[in-house]
Amino acid sequence: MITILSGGTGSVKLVRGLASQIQDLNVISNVGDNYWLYGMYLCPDIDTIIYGLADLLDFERGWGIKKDSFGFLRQMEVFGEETWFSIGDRDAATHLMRTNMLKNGKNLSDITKWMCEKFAVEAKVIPVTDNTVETRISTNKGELHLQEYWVKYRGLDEVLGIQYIGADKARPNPEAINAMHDSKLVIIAPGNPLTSIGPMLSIKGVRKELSKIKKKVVAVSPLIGDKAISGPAAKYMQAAGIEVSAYGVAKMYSDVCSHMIIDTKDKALAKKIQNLDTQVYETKIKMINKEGEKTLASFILNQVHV
Ligand code: FO1
Repeated sequence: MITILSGGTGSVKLVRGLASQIQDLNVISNVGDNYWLYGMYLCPDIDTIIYGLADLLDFERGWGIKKDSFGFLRQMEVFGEETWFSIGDRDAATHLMRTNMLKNGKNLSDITKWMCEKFAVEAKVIPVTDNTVETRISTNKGELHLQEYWVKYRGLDEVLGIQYIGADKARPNPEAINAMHDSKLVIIAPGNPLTSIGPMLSIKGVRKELSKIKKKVVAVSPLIGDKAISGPAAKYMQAAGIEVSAYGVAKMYSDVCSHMIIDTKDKALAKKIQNLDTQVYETKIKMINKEGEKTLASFILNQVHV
């Protein structure tokens, strides 16, 4: 059994690579970017993983369902609603079903299980918590929800701080804790360390469990040089005063992992990372197609000995 802690767009390729090779895969998903819109509860990272595994994800955008139509959104525009968040028609059905099930008293874990069944996804997708943890970005405009900062205002404002609201009270999902405990290898996906992985690690019980089992935890760097492979990780790291490099990421994770995969282009950082008591593996970490997803997944499964 293998477990991966995953965000959305930056993580899903590795999740797919692993799923193509192992049967017993648990994917613990971030919930920090979940968002209420038009009375619907959106869980972008959970949906990205499910769509990715169901081969429905629009890989060019990195979110939503490929070839989806946008009639619902156009009609919301006619009604005078803001339409900065592009919800496709089929995607809207996912949000609507989830919201109705929440209103009928189901929790996010059970709803996610049901979704996986409906999309014929065999991996177990486990929300890191059933409680609310919300990633908020402090800017000169005030404190914004991550989706407002990144999508509505296009990530242009200076980042003054990042908060995980609710993390102090959130209970880790017992299924997530058991999955990590029982797995022979736990992988931290190459997601954004502050907005995809950070919200999960901000839940005390999750960080505590990972630090207990850190000998079998491997992280994959989301950066090559000082650039994120995708998304705004570099901007958030800089704002948080963290060195924008694979070393900076290794330092953030040094209490929860003891193995790290970095890109061959970053081999000069290996010694510094090893000094954090972290074993370093170098390979090409950018996954440009399905072959690339499989290659990185096999590298991890075959080369990382815990
Ligand atoms: N990201 C965008 O940049 N623009 C969008 O309009 C947008 C819509 C969207 C709809 C459903 C969904 O699941 C994700 C969506 N995303 C969109 C991605 C999302 O904002 C973030 O990239 C993730 O939350 C970060 O993992």
